[in-house]
Amino acid sequence: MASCAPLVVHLLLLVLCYIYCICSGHLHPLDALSPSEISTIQSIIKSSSHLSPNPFGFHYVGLDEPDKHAVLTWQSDPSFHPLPPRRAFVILRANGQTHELKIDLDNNSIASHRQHSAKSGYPMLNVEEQVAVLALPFKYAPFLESVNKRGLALRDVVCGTFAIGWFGEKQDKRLVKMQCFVTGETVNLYMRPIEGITIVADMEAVEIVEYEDRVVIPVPAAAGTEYRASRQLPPYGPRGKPVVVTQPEEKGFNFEGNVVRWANWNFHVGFDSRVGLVISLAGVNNGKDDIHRSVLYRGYLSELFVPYMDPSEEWYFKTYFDIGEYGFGPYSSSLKAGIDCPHNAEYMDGYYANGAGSPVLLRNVICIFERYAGDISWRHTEIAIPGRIITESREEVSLVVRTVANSGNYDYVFDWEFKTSGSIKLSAGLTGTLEVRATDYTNAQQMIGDQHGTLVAPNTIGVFHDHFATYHLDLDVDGPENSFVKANLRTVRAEGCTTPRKSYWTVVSETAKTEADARIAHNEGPPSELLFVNPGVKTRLGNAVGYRLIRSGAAATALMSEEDYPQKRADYTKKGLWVTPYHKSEKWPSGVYVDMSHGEDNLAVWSMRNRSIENTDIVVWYTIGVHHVPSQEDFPLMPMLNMGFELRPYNFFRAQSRDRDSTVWQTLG
Ligand SMILES: *[C@@H]1O[C@H](CO)[C@@H](O)[C@H](O)[C@H]1NC(C)=O
Ligand SMILES: *[C@@H]1O[C@H](CO)[C@@H](O)[C@H](O)[C@H]1NC(C)=O
Ligand SMILES: [Cu+2]
Repeated sequence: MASCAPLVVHLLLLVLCYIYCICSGHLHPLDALSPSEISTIQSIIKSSSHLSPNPFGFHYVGLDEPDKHAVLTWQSDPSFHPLPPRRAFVILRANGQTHELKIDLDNNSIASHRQHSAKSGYPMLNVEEQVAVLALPFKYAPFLESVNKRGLALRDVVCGTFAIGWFGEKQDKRLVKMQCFVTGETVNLYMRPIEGITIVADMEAVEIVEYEDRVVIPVPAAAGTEYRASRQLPPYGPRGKPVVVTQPEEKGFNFEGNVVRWANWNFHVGFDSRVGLVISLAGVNNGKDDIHRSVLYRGYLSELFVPYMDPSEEWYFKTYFDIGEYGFGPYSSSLKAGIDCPHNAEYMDGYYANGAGSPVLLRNVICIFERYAGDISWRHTEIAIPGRIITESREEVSLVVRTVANSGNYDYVFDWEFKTSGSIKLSAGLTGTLEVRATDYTNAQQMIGDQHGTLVAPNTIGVFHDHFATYHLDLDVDGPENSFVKANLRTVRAEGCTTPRKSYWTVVSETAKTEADARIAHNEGPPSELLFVNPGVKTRLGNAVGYRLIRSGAAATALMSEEDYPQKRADYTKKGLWVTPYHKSEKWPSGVYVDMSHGEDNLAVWSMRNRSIENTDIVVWYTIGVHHVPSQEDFPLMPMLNMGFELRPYNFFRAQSRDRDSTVWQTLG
């Protein structure tokens, strides 16, 4: 009988776990907070006697990531191990202070509560408080006079809030700037800025605290700015015939809760109000024996820094941290079937807590689809065998997870593309409209000495700026203990008389010991391979299993001087790659509180601790970036500009062959 006991216990736990999972409404420890969990959090906080948040005082409500070890233990046998404790992390503004709370969702209680005490920084602006502040100019006499003076109709004026940044001043108020635009004859309001005015509002007092109308500059004309198809006349420009991709059989992927399984891949899809899409526990199965091998514990775009290069009075502060200051969750766009994603896509919804703490549904903000774009995954032609020509090739079919975040004038398209070869390709596409400055110039020849942009239309300057997208990639290649290896390619002189060659190149590998060894600038030093290996897992051939990060052309690094304030706040953008040891609280490279921050809490500061990163759980921070010098083609809308990189297996798959009927890599054993 004794031998049966574990089985009985196992079954009992299975039943208990099943009941528990059903009752608590979630099945996976990394599932995003459900709308009912968000409502529960709202009522726990509202009924707490010692907290009275501002009317729109909820600035972040998200999953407090469970202990990683507990998640991995659970994953090793979900029917046997209990789910880790379910908690939420909440950031509130109350009584002029920022509060951090941990909410225990297993027994609906406040597990911890503390005030944020660091010197600088405020939480993300929420939608509702921005809307409240945006009503102010329309009741503010000096602004009405400014509108009048420019001969504009007030009903055509719309305003936006812009994070104010930090430029060395002492400031104890939470402020934003506002800029206004003219719509009416066109919806392309970003092409029609009202220039010359500075409006500063206090977010807590909800009042305008500073106003200046410095100079009147004509608002650029509406003509030629409209982009809606309904307002355009044929012909619509060059266009081929319609193209449709069909899947004659069923889809090749399926969902188990929020876990997606496709070909040799499986991963969890989550959604967070700060970063939007989160991919977790991505791993591949070894074909025949179906063993799960981990690749990525958690990955997401963690910050998007967009500094503009016009130092003038009304423009100098435009140095946005789109994720840390605004958050991507609320601005995730509903995707249009057949246009934003192909007809064979499946969609997922997202939820976030609004400023009042209530759950808000975002429909179809993530799409997942199999992509066949007519590409080849591998091929070979053999002509050396006399009398025969052998050609083999396979089509490239991959799985894409896509989300689109709208950040004012820009729309960003983020793709995670999983390939059967084991590669993950990450890409960020930039489109939407430029942020333009109105000007008196109507011809580029008049712009002598004005060095801040390109004249893209009459009276319209597309201002120079950068886009730096920083990914947080907690790689777990065959387990959490990994090392970062920089394999440098070195030229060696060929010695002696055994070869007529004078030189060749070889690989000299360095394993990074501490964080100081893993701050790598794009295009610095000799060519190198960036490898993430598991020193404890070797292939049969004796190579450590690994993944390599393949850099792409989008390798811009910040050009602002180091003592410039926005650069201090984003000093991590001076390097393309950082590796840190896993630390639960190090989630966002620009810090937890980015709005008006001084840069005391960011990736570069953490890295200065110079912690050990060898053969331990490490996190890779990789920044792709472009310097954007606008051109006339970016007006009135900007054609998509793509940047990206690839995580590609490196001695990860052991002995292998190509399966005849698929492109899946198979393990022979
Ligand atoms: C809730 O559960 C946690 C453990 O998960 C425990 O530490 C805490 O004391 C409990 N709180 C209440 C109010 O029961
Ligand atoms: C980082 O730590 C290593 C090992 O302790 C040491 O050799 C190195 O000088 C340190 N680097 C910096 C920049 O502190
Ligand atoms: Cu741009």
